[in-house]
Amino acid sequence: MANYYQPEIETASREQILAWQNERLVKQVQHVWDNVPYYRRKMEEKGLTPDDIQGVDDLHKLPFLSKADLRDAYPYGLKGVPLSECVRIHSTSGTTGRRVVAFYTQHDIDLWEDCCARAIVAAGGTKDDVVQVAYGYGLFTGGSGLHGGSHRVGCLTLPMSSGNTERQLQFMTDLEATILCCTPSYAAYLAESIQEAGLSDKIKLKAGIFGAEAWSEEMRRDIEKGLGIKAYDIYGLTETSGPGVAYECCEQTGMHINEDHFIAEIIDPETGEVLPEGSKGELVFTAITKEAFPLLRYRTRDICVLTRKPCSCGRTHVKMSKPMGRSDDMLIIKGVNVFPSQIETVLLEQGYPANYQLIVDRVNHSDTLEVLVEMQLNKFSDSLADIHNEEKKLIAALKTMLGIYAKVRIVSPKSITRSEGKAVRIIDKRKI
Ligand code: DLL
Repeated sequence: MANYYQPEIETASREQILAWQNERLVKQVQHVWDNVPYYRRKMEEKGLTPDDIQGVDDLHKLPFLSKADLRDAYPYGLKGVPLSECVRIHSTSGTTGRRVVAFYTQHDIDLWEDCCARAIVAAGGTKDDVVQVAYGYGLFTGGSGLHGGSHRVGCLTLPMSSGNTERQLQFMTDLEATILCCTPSYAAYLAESIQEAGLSDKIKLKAGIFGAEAWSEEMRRDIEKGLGIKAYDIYGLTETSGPGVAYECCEQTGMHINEDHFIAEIIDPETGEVLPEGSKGELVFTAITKEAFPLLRYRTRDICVLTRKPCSCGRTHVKMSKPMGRSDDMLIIKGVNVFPSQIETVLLEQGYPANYQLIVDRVNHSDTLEVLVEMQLNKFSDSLADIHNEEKKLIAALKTMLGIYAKVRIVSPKSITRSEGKAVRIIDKRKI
């Protein structure tokens, strides 16, 4: 058994996990009160002092933090230790407003890398593995996080970063990589490139650890088939360190949240009310061991469900479902809520690739949705009538899934830009 499977933690009883959480939460609230004036003010506004928080049962009393707070407090306002204690920053890839900058002490980095190591072990990784890290390195957390986790497990780590697909394939084949870490959209692109280059029989991959963006079960099946691997999901966000907050085990039915470091809640995104287990809502995290960026009740905007059903892998930590999209990714088209992941499901079910683009516009005061998808070679036809028929089939399937009409345009193969990191699928012209 690899050294980063930590059964005493990962299979601890519910009582034990709660005991850790109670103790660490109380300590963390005091730390924040003493060192983060921005949050102390928020507590004071609610008439709270650290004494009001005696354990997890009191968590609901604490104020939320949101991305808007992070932007308000930019850059140093939520930092919990002096700069001299910080050893690194990472930052979000956000395209609007101010970037979010997260700080790390060495201890924070150590714990984060432990979490990523757990994810690698859960995907079957041992020190005999060759891990190709094709997430971006730099301000993005994906590369550094999985890199650190891979080191901890003792794997041979290939710090590829994203992009340069030809070089990725060369190292993957020459060094016989066994575990691939990248975004699911880049994994799909790599699978496509491997097939085109006729390299399938030179690939030694057994597993992939894919996250940082929403991906459907259908996309998982496509990637697993294309690369001949088992594909595991991994979740996290810059604000909570990065990848490794939650990760999948062999059961592949949701991701175990590292509850010794994070307390997860599901809330109603409209009212902020805490919802019971099994409800779908917005995921909120309280980091109970982080020093430099100790966020309490941080609203992720990711919509998912938590479950404590026993898992066949033996791990006891609560599981989160795949995020069903971010509340801010959700499109409202003609008053109907549409998640890109629903469209992806339909396209893949109909035998199309996960490479698609959504163009949303407003014409004569009415919203329009157009879905661009690439022609598949096995469906290729010179007859315009055949293509129209295919488009009609997709329109009908999308109508059933979404309840609204979406125009479909089948475009030439390879005409939609491939993604090497997080895919950009939505062009919302209403916002331009
Ligand atoms: O994406 C951290 C990460 C890197 C996670 C590598 C997994 C692997 P951010 O750039 O701050 O951090 O983006 C965080 O990405 O709130 C989700 O909306 C989305 N996200 C992350 N993982 C998943 C996933 C990294 N497995 C935001 N499924 C989060 C769906 C995901 N969405």
